[in-house]
Order: sequence, then C-alpha cells, then structure tokens
Amino acid sequence: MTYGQPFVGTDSGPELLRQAGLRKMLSALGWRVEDVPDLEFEALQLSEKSGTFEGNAKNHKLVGAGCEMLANAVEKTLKQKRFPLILGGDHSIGMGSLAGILRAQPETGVIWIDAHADLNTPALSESGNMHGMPVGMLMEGVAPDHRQIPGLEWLADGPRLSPDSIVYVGLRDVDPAERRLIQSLDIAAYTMHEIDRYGIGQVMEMALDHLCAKNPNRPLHLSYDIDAVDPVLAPATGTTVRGGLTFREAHYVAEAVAYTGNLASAEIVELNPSLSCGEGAEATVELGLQLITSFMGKSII
Ligand SMILES: [Mn+2]
Repeated sequence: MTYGQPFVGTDSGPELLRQAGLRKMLSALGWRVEDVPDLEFEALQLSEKSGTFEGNAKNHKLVGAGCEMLANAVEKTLKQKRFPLILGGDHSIGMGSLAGILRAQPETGVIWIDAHADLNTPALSESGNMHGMPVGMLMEGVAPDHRQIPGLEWLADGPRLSPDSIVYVGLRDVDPAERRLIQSLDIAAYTMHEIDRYGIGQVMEMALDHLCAKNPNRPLHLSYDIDAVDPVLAPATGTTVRGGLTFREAHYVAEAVAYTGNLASAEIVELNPSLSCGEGAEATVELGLQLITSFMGKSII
C-alpha cells in the first residue's frame, strides 16, 4: 500500500524484506512461516456509484478497499490461531490491521511505536494523507461516521479501539488537534521526552503495565512505524523527524514486547527505499528486518 501518503515506493517494503532474508530469519527462530503474496490493491474494482466525499482524505476509496482486504485476512489468520505479521506499506494499513484484530480479539492492547500519533480523521487532517489516520479512524469518540466516506463504509459497524487500550512510544511530531485528543481522552503517550527522562527500560515497563496490569494475559498488537527510529539510522521513510529512537532503544522496544509472551500480531510500516540513496535504503531495510526478528523473539542470549 502506498496510497495513504504522497510518495511512490512504500509498497516495495515487503519484497525487500523478503529478499533480505526475512523468511529464513523467522524459521531460524522456530516459526513455521506461510508467506502470503502481497495483497493487490491496484486491481480493486472501485465502485463509482458509491458517491463522493467532500472531506479531507486522499485516495479514500483505494485505501478503504485495501484495508478491507487486509482486515479480512488478519481476522481470518487470528481466528485460525496463527500470528499475522503484516508488512507495509504506508501506515494507512493500520486501519485494516486494527479492524481485523478488534473483530477477532476485541480485548487486544495496542503498542504504537511512531514519531506521529496517527490520530487524525478527515475532519482534523491538514494534509488529507490517510497514513496519519489509522488510530483516529478506529478510536472510540474520535472515529467519523464511516458511512459518509466511500471505501470505508465497511468500517461503520466494526468494533472501536478504546482510548485506554493503546500506548504510544516515540512521539515527537504531534498535530495540535491530536494533542488535544491525547489529553482529553487521557491516552498513554510516552514521547521522546519521557524516553529521555526515564530511559527506555522504564518507559516500556510503564507502557506494558498500562495495557496489561488488569489483564496479564491480554493479547497485544505491535504497530511499528520505522519513522520512530532516528532518521540517521532509518533515512528511507516518508516523514522523517529528527531526534528519534537510537538503535538500542528501537530494539529494546521490540524485545520488551516480545518478552511479555502476549504478542499476538504485529506490523512494520513506512519503509520506503526510494527515498534514500542506496546505502541509506539498504540500512533502513536491514534495520526493519532486525527489528522484526527482535519482536518475533530473537534474544541476545
Ligand atoms: Mn505512523
């Protein structure tokens, strides 16, 4: 998926991760891997009769229809008691992942690793880029009436994410409307400021405690936007923001989540090799691959 943001190339992430040896690395960790081919969004027949939408959401028919395919695939995989590892693509796919996860396991807690809060909606967004909306579109009290948005009608009756069921880690570029929502809904947000203040170890302890204190067996979903990592280490992504996670902080996040034993699904998004020269692109893909192996259970010893 590349239609949730303005740059070409975000859809090549999955293929590059495969080429870099993802399957072999997962097998080495003991996973039995079924590699499902990329979902083909371009071939979707977009209904012209479903009307127009005046709000600010670019490519809403294509993003919406693509996310519906993904939601169905994720729901099915979870119901088969298997682990969906979702490779993006831009972060608009988070809408599909979350929708499918909440249908299969509504009690899921979500760990959102990102420089951005992705809490926009068509009514709040300045850019209209839907990769900034996956959380907002599913959040209780924030989500719009999806019946009004062609491509997203299927989301109208789906379950919603409760504000106390998500934690953010790594935020450093938050829109004013998002900031107001985080405050008014009392969403747990561990920004780079808290990471500096408490250290990543304590931040992850607080974040996981927030989700799991009342329900230690709760399934967890990890949504890892590579732009959470400092652009010096991950330059090949669409919306770089300076001052991000260091190499070890980025890995520690993944390791801490794996260590809970509760991780039930995960996605990694926004790798865009076309946005950096050869070396930067390679380094970003390699980092993505290493982070996947960390949250899929690779430990140092
Ligand atoms: Mn994001």
